[in-house]
Amino acid sequence: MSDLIHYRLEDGLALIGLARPPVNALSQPLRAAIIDACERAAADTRVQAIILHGEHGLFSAGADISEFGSDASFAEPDLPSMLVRLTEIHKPLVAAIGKLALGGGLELALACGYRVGEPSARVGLSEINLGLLPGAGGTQRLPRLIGAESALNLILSGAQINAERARMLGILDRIATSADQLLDEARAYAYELISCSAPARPAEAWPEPAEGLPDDFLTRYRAEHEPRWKSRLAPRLVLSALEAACLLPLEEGLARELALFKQAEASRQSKALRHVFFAEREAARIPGIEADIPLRKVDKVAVIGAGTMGGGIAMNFANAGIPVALLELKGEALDRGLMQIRKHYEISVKRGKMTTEQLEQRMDLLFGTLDYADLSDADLVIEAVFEKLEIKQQVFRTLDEVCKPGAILATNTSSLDVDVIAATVSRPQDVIGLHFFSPANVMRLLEVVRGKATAPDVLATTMKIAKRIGKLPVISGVCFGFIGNRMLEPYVREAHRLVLEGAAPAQVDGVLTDLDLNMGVFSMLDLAGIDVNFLIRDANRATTAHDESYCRLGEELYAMGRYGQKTGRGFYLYEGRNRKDDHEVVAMAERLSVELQVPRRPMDDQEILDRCLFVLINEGIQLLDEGIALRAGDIDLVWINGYGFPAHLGGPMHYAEQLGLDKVLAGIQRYRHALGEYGEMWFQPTPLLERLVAAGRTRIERI
Ligand code: 3H9
Repeated sequence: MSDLIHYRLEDGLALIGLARPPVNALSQPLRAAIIDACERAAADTRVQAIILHGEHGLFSAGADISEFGSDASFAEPDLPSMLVRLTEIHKPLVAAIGKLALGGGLELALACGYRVGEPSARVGLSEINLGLLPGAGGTQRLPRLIGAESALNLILSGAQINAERARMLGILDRIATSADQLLDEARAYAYELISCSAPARPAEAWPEPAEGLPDDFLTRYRAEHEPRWKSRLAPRLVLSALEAACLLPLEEGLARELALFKQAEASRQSKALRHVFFAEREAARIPGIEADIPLRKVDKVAVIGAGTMGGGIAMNFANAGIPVALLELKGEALDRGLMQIRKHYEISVKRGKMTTEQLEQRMDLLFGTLDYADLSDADLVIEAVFEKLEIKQQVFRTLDEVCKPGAILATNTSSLDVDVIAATVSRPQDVIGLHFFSPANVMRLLEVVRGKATAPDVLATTMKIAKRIGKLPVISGVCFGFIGNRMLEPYVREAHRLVLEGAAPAQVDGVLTDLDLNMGVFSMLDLAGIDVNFLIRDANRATTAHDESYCRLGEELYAMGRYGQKTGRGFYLYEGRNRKDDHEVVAMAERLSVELQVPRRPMDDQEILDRCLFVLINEGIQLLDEGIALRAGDIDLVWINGYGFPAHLGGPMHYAEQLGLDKVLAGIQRYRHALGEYGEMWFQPTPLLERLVAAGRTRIERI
């Protein structure tokens, strides 16, 4: 028997333990081993019931994602037919779910007649996050178990639910008293089933999954939810599969589900989302640093600055149960900061996301102080003060005096040079950049900026703690803007220039949102604040030798006090949350075009899209070449999680690979020639792109 399975025969029971660490992904060899073991148990007259469990606790995280898009994904025994076969075994099968049953893992459990989970188990059909739908019976068996509406909500959310919720919905029959007891209680359950001659599968709870729902339920559901799906394919396929579950007998429904699954698997969107899945795992690996490097201990954190950013950062640690000292210079500012944090938590309580008790527990972890001496025992200190070099340097000098040896000293700068800040302390090896995105308690992305002197264990410890507080850490080298904002610069420039050439801000934004970006450039600037953009640009002016006339429009709006949403006027007019086009802005653009001698013409949507994206892609490839970004996938993660680039396009680097690198290069060269002096200056293909195309490469990597 395969070493992927542990098979034990115990007093009328066959225990089949799945043993493919770390997550029992259902690869072809594991599928073969499971079906062999189940057939053996089915044929053995001594076996009266079968228990399937994770040999090392965790049940299964589903189909092996690395098989998708290759022959292996449906190599025999394929998961759907294997699960049909399990349902035909004439003995009760009990799934003992430890830790997780996701996707195909839950489908495996659904093919068993009975399910028991440990108290902290989580289950879900997470395929939608990969641009897929459950393809091994999930869309057919789950509605028959818990009803069409609950099944649809679970499948479309891709969420993991806890054991208690799963029991209430009817997914779990029982919850074991503890994880340690899971297997014993699964055995006891199996003996009960044997003693009462229970059928191999109980009768379906919802033989008519749509029973009780209005006839037009699915049509109405689609109309209500479709706008949020934008151009995503998978939710639409889920709905078709659910329709089949409601209308067709099981066998036909399963066939329909399989066809829909294969359509999703072959789609570009799923390919992109699978790329994102693996890019997220890859981002945690630091080339040149062993995975088992000893880490520094981080039990106490301090945040300097109780403003919006500092407060948000502190909340992340309190949420993870880590005590945080929050330092301010004045009592009033400190009180205001702490009050703001409490308000955020109160909103969560009102929304039912947290109890009052949890709120108080978190507030208890936050300790306000006006005295730097209180930071002497902090293991990690994060500075989140005003974005001005001299101020930050002063803070670091003080930290150098008060912090204990080995404390990690982090700056939350978004644009300053981490190496210059590090140079102000006697221990630059302990300094690192942590660029949180706003709102810091919500946004998942964290750019971890590795300075020239940053010690390997400081970097590794920081990556680990970032995961502990639920962030997606991506490593960046030091440069102006790091990965995200450095790429934002040419993208914003191009949008401004297009407006000077004749596009309206709403046309540029419309083209970008049609691509499913969360927001267009001008809406984004209005939200972030035209003043903020101006001040950063202004502070950096001395270091950029470029002609910046392209952003004159933004500068004039700044001078007029039109800072965006917060002043009700920016590139657009705002009435509450409603945005309106402003013909005054168009008139300003027309005047500036004449002044700057930029010829105006009607702009074609395709040109807008090409130009905004080509400069973005070009800059990303340049960052990779410079070693600022370690991998193309890291760049994709930054833009998806920090700048609203649609995950189902895989990020700007993956998108470029899908377009074809040769086409991207040809496009950049085309605009270089078509746009005169401006094109000569700004549409210069980055050498790495040229090298990749010359070498016939289709993937973006350093060569
Ligand atoms: C499906 O089931 C389709 C079916 O309906 C139909 C089929 C016909 N496959 O994330 P981690 C690896 S679609 C392959 O770092 P965590 C992962 O790459 C599938 N590999 O740990 C990593 O490898 P490495 C539906 C997988 O504790 C290692 O395991 N299932 C898979 O933070 C540890 O992972 C899902 O969508 C997989 N399915 O999180 C679940 N899962 O060490 C996807 C994990 O080499 N998985 N790996 O980098 C997850 O959500 C998280 O990985 C999980 C663990 C929560 C399980």
